[in-house]
Amino acid sequence: MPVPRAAERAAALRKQLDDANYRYHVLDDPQLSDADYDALLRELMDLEAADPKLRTPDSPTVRVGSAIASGFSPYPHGKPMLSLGNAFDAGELRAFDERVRKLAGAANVSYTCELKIDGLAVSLHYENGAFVRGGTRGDGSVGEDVTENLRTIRSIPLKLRGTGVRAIDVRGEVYFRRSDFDALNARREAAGQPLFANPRNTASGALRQLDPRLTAERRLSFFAYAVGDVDAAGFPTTQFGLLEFLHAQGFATNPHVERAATIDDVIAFTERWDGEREKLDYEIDGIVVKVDDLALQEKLGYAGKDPRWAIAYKFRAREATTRLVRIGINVGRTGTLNPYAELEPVQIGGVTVKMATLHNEDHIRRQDIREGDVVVVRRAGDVIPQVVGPVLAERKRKLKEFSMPTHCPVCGFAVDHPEGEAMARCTNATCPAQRRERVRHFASRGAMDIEGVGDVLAFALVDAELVEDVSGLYALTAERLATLPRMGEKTIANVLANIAGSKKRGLARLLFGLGIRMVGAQNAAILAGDYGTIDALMAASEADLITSEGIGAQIAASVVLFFEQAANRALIERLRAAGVDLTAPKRERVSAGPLAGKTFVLTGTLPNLTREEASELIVNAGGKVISAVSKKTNYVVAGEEAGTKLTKAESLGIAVIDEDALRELLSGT
Ligand code: 0OX
Repeated sequence: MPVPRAAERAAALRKQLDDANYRYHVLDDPQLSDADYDALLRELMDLEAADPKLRTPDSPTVRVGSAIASGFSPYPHGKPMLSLGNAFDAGELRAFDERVRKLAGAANVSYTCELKIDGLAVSLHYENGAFVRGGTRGDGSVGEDVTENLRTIRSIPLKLRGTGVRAIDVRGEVYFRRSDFDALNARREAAGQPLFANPRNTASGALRQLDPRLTAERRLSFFAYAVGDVDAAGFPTTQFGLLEFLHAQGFATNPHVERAATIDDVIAFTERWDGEREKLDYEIDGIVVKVDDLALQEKLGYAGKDPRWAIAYKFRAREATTRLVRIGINVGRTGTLNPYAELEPVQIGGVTVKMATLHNEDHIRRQDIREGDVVVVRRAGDVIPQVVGPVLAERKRKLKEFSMPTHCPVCGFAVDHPEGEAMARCTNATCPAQRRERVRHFASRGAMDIEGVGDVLAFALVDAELVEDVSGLYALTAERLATLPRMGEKTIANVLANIAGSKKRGLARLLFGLGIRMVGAQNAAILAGDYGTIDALMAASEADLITSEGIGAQIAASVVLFFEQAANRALIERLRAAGVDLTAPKRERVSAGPLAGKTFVLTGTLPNLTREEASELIVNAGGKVISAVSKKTNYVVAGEEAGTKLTKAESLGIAVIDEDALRELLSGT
């Protein structure tokens, strides 16, 4: 076979690479492996390097990024880039539909429902089939020219596939796939660089890099959904047809678009996707509803910047950005130093968030979170809101790196941070912070469940020195309680009755309530069931303990250490003297019971049971509760606002049950 001349070979390579890109990013049907693609791309780059005359503006080699810019020039839009009015519930969608039908003078109007991609809107200009420039949305009339960065996005065609288009502005969303975002963070972690907090902000930062090679590395994606000025033959007449047209021209369009004949169908679509959005490989923040008929769109026109023919139905937010005012340290019941964030108040999904957890020192360091940063805060379900990470692009001035205090902020004792452990701890066992937290935890719902003794009263009791340790609760009298502010007779009587009632909770809850390191509700229930009395448990050696289901060497050592301390033994004696039940129904060692051998994962909020209560019931029935869903999980018990565990269970085909079904299993029916 004759060796093809360089120009012909380059043209053939370009065609092959362009097709491969199209198959991969637009048709979602790759036929060339990544390695083969890279080899062909390398060959083309070598040819172009040897003879720069071979370069073309639409060569796939431009996607790796070229010249560094010194700034972005303004990008004036022909037709303005519109914004969208919002709807937050079905009622607002119906009101939208009524307005549309009234203005249209029609009994019924059909719509196109599109997923609302959470990215950045851009406009791409094509002339005679070639991509010539593109810009960000900006204020809708003028954005920034980010042409070279847009060229690196492989789902943006460098030339159109169909004929007949003389000029067109294509609008759509630049976004990050979760998988590409995670891969980017994994590379950064390996390189010791701070991790990015969320795909949207990172996509925005990536598109505004002055060095297009950096944009190329980040691997952004694009979905087309609208057009501005168009000069083309055979243009469609509906929004649905427009998406098909764009797809035929070589653009990636979102596959989950649907036509809705009525607003009821629109509402059904929004409800379905609110539940399924976690399954997507990209984030969506709502549904965009558009009048399908383009002529009717034209007729309806705009009200200000918002089209009258479209609306965005917004899902309840899970994330927001706000300023991190201060990093505080709360000392927990086991002496752990728990960093938390004081935030400028921000609304997330209808709740004002002022505080969020920062998890631990490692999280703060890895994400490089600093006081004064604008941070991403996430609130999902009933879990404590958390600071995901800083928005680095917003860090306009030098901020001090965070360092953990070397001394306990409550008692001033030295802090110990053992190698390999997540949490730093106060080394003072009598630290007042531990006392407060221990009393609060002991009384909490999952432990001894003493109604009326919440955070406020627990702290007040310790601070007023009415209670020194948890046994002190049982020595309280009406007279002593009356010395606290806002304690009326009735409240006092209630509190005392509830404290007395808690004596009967049994060993499992007591063990959990004692706050022994690594003994959570589940381990407490296992140990209580296996030993039956606190005396038997206190007499157990590490070797005995590890024979219990799920009790490893570390947990066993922690239990032994706890009961070795004279102060802790004395505490148990005080509880015994107060009449607290230190026994549990003894369980058969070989897990018997209706749930024997079954593994459960809990997710979301159950209507009547706390997580601890549900775990206890399952363990007592011979079942096991683990935290992560895997193929070995038998049931996922899901409540309100269940998260990714539910999605994972569904994808693995694991049975998902609710609280009622769990109760049925427990009763053995
Ligand atoms: C999106 C999205 C955004 C065009 C005319 C009104 C708004 N984020 O996915 N915008 C639009 O439409 C524009 N459609 C979308 N799908």
